[in-house]
Amino acid sequence: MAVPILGVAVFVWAANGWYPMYGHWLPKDVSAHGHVIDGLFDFILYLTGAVFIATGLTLFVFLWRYDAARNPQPVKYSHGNHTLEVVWSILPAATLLFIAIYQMNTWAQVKLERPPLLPGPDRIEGTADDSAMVEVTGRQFEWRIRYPGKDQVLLTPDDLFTVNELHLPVDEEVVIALKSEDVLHSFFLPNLRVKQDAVVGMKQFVWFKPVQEGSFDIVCAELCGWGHYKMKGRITIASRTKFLAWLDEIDRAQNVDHYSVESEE
Ligand SMILES: [Cu+2]
Repeated sequence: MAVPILGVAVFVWAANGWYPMYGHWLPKDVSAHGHVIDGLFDFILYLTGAVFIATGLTLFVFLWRYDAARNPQPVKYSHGNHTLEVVWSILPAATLLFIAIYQMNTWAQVKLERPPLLPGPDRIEGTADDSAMVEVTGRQFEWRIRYPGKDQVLLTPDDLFTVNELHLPVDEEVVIALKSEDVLHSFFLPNLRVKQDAVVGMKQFVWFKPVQEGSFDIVCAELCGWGHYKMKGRITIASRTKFLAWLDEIDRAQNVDHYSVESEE
């Protein structure tokens, strides 16, 4: 009995962020949609938590009530109870069905409506080559990131490249095109409540809106090989001005060759 009580206590302690367990619950949410996911998470947690506590208490009551010292007469075996069987089959089934229906709203709010893509190299909106504002490719063991260059069009020769360093403007809808070069990876932004598998041969879109500036983790959430643990990056969310200044810096760094350095001197 002590173990479940301790378990529940620790979880209530951490969930409320009481001293000294501050920061051991969900990471800080800096996305516009995060509270919807956290709400669903909390709802399911409290529901299953209540069931866990109720079944734990019931078990304890039965152990205590029917222990050998209190019940000297021999045990009688029964062939079961039809009504009981029906009740404890229907109750969990109904609960699961309820969760399945209840979560559809969250899914619809977060995953169904993708913000528009940018026109691709053909410069025409709505064609198959349309792309996201940035492309992220997982590979053993890093995240390769590709931005459109000066022409504002992705997948053209002036594109900019970084590794494990994603910068995005704050308060804007962001669409990321996600790919994998080798095996299954999972693009995980804990602070933005985004997690999406990167699958070889597929291009998937991930979208969200960061609402707070700062620097946060990019993690791979799929065991993808011996160097899985190394597959971490940083996402920096800043004002559009700062974001553009950073892109400019990448552009300059990438397009310097020794000829242009010589001519500058
Ligand atoms: Cu990985």
